[in-house]
Amino acid sequence: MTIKLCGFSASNYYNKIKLQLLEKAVPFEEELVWVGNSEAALLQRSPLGKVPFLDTPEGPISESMACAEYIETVFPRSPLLPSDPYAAAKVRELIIYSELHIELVARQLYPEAFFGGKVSDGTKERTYKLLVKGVAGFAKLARFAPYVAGPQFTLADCAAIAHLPLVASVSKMIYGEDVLAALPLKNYLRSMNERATVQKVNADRKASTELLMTLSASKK
Ligand SMILES: N[C@@H](CCC(=O)N[C@@H](CS)C(=O)NCC(=O)O)C(=O)O
Repeated sequence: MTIKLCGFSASNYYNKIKLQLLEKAVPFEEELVWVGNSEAALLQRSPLGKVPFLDTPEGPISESMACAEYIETVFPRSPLLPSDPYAAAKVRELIIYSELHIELVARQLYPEAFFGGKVSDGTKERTYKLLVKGVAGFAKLARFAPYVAGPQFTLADCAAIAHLPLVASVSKMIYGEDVLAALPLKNYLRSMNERATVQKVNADRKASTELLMTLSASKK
C-alpha cells in the first residue's frame, strides 16, 4: 500500500509526520497542497483546510495525531510509540504539551513573526504568560535522555524537532527572549541533526520556506 502525505514541507505539523515516515522507513509519496484557500476539493479531504493530511487507500485522514496513530498501527515495524501503555501515554502526553500548550499558543504570534502582520500588545502579553506556563510544564515532563521521552526515539521527538525550534525563533523575534531557554534544546537539536532523516526534513523545509516567501512576495 502506498501512503500519500499531503501538505508542504515548510509546515511543522507536516514535518512531524514526514519525520515519522522517514524514521520508520515507510515508503510514501508527497503531494504538494498549500493552505489558505477554502477550495471544496481541499475541504473534502481536510475539513478545516489544514495540513498535513494523509491520503490512504481507504480515504483521507486529517489532524497529525490521527495520522501518526494510523501510521503506527498500519506500519508496526520500528515503532515510535512504546508498547508499554504507561510509556506510550507519557509519549502522547509530551506531544500534547508541545502542541496544545506550546506550539498552538505561540501560533498567535505567527502573523507578526512571519506574515508581515501585527499582533496586539494584549495578545503578546497573554501569549507570553501562557507560553511560560506551557514550557514549564513541558520541562517537568521532558527527559532529554537523550530523547525527549527517555532512551528511545519516539513520536515525541518527531513533534519536538518540528515544533520547538520554530517556537524558539518566534519567541526571540517577538519578545527578544527565548521562552524555551531553560530546555537543553541546543544540544538536543544538534544531536538530532545528525540523523539523515532530520537532515532531509530540514533541507526540504528550507526549500519550501523559500518557495513560500517567493510566492507571497509575488502576490504583493
Ligand atoms: N492540529 C493540526 C494543526 C495543523 C496546522 O495547524 N497546520 C497548519 C500548517 S503548519 C495549517 O494547515 N494552517 C492553515 C490553516 O489553519 O488554515 C494538526 O495536528 O494537524
